[in-house]
Amino acid sequence: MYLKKITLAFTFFMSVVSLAQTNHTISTSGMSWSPSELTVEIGDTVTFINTGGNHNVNGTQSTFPNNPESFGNSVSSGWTFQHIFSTGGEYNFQCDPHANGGMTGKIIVQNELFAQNLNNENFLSLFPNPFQNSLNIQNCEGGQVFFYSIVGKLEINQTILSSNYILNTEELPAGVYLYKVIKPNNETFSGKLVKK
Ligand SMILES: [Cu+2]
Repeated sequence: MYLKKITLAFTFFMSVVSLAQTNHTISTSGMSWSPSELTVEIGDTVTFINTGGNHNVNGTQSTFPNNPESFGNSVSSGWTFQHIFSTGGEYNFQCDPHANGGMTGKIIVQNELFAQNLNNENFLSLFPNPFQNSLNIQNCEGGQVFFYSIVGKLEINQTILSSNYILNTEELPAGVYLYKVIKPNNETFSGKLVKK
């Protein structure tokens, strides 16, 4: 029994580590972006790297009004720029000096579906994502929910008391969290959620 617990803890630790490392890279390649199109999950980090020359990343809503949120930096050489995408949707971006020459790109941020099991009897849902002061956990009565910060610190450990449970998340700082839900039958679910 004790050994089983250690094994479970270790397995979870490994999954936390792999989830925490979801980082994508887009580099300048001459006068274009490589890759110029990228699909990520909500909460992922994209690192833009200027490999040479004067460029910038402009994903602002003033240039692209349909972007769910703004990101970008100013024109210079030798930079690395990181952005965490915490809102799902489609984002366009460009390098301002070279946009006319085609130095444009697109990032699609997928809002993960939280039901990780297609069998309706096992359906589990956590919403909304991003969340603010509360999170709904449905169809997991009697289970256990864990929240880990991106550096692996346990922030929440609670029993899910009803089939339409509302988890109070007021005390959590804004950021990306890794959740783990263990159902009473020991089925486990894990993924990423963002607090705004
Ligand atoms: Cu450029």
